[in-house]
Amino acid sequence: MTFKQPDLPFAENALEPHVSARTLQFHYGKHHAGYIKKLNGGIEDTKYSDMSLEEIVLASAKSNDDIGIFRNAAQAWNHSFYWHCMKPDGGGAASGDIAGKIDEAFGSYDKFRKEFADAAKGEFGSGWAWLSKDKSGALKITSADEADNPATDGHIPLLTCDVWEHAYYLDYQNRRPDYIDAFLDNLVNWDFVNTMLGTSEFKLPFDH
Ligand code: MN3
Repeated sequence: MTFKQPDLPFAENALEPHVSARTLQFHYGKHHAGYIKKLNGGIEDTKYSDMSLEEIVLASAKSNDDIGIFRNAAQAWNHSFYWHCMKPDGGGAASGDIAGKIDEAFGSYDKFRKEFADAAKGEFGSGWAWLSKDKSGALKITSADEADNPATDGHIPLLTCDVWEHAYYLDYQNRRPDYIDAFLDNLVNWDFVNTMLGTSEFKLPFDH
């Protein structure tokens, strides 16, 4: 199987001024495209060549020998997921079913917002902040280094924020907290988070 990069779910300039077209030209056009290209090269003629992207992420996650495949597969997945976690005029308090789940798990949207922002701001180096649901359906906020994805711990990812420098450096330079605030207050696509909340398997809900 050869993986093809899914289209962005919005125009390249649609998230301005919070994430610029120039950032997306590099982040989507070079970084994300590069992970998929390297993944396709890496899995050729291996046991991974007939697997879905999710199967590759899970099967390579615990294998030291296949760390390169895991990194490219997880980064391919994480970015395809991340684009859908954002939309123009998004962000702010949660809506739909996830709103009640957030109140139940964290006490209020404001408490959730602070915990998620702290996880994203506090991630040392390159990584991701995640909201996911565990096997019992309980919501969890975690941060993860490099390419890691909570699905490797059996969770279903619901929302992610990319905090690798390439996600924000052109727009915010070293001001990662400003990018995270813009993500939470202006970009989060709660409709997509609700779609993920309704799923019971680790799988992107679109062609990928
Ligand atoms: Mn990235």
